[in-house]
Amino acid sequence: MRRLKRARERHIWAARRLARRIVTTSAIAGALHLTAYTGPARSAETGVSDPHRIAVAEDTDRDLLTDREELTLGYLPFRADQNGNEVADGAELATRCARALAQLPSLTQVTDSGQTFKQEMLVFGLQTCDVCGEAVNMGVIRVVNHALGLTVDIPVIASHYMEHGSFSYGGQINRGRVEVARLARALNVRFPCEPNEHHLPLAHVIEELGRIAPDANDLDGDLLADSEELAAGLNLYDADQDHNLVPDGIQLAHRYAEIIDRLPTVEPDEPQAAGVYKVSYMMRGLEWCEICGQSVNMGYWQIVNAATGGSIEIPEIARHFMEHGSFSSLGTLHGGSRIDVAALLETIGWPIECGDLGTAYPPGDLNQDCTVDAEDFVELVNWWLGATEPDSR
Ligand SMILES: [Ca+2]
Ligand SMILES: [Ca+2]
Ligand SMILES: [Ca+2]
Ligand SMILES: [Ca+2]
Ligand SMILES: [Zn+2]
Ligand SMILES: [Zn+2]
Repeated sequence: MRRLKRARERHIWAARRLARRIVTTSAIAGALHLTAYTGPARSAETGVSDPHRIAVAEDTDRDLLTDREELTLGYLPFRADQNGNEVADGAELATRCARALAQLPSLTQVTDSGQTFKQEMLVFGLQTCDVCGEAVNMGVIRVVNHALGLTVDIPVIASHYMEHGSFSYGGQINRGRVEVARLARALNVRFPCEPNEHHLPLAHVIEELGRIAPDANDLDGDLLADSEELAAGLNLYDADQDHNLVPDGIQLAHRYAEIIDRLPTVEPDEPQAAGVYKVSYMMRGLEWCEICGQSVNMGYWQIVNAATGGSIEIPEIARHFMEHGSFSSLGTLHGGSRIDVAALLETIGWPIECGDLGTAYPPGDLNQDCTVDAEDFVELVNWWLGATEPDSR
């Protein structure tokens, strides 16, 4: 089953690669006609799919976050779809914040005093949504983050709009805009990506074993320990070095799981191959993931770099966690462990496809989609307009 799934994934990957190559070829052809290009920027869908998504002023890339909000959040004001999923980033952040708000415990459900909670201060009265006519309470939801000393009030009507992907809201009584950066801070939401239970915190401790990660210091909160970032030559202070709105630790784990999947597989008794390959030490037996309960082979992969002579062992359970974006793993047989990230990177090498963390974009590729084409020209014009209009910032 797993093999079937992998074969399918490999197929999808090959198809994507082919598509990318086709795009590159047509882009070269397109670049010759730059001046004749008059079409609009294909900047994702800019949030028009749901009528709740109200356009905001001073939003250069029209992703439903104002330029100022983007700068405060650490987003890029000239790119509407930084994570490349064809959903405007502001709409995504709004729905993500709405979910975080819905999942927040109330004061009575709080188990430790440092936990962020919400107080639903409902009143006797309803107002209807301008867009869909739904009746919601006229009250507010208060978010209290004691650790940061932050309190943010969100009208219930605003949370209704956030569920639909908009921080701007309009009802019979309340209309306006949520204080985006303040709310995101209070909810501890910086990126639109959904959390996953497999993303074990670096401070995760197992009795007798102690801490899984080499240290629990993670200044930027990207799930790479400071010591790992130093060893790998990454930036301790930047959770998202390639601006794709995915924390770099999660992203690297995903990416290396894909790369390991695609490495040629060699059986232990086969003659040694060249380049980087993986030797299968799968065994007759299973272990289970402590998070999702999935069973995986209890064996491991040995990743070998024939050129450097380096190698590293990756248990199948660890590969399962990497697929879910974590270098830490918890299995019924291997217990808690964490991959030596620097050693993994050294054995396999940095990913070298354009757009990978740590790789450079071609000169002129302003929207960082790995092709230099008419869209970059549009980007340049947008940037120029934004930079020269005295009112915009
Ligand atoms: Ca924007
Ligand atoms: Ca997006
Ligand atoms: Ca870090
Ligand atoms: Ca990233
Ligand atoms: Zn509505
Ligand atoms: Zn799992």
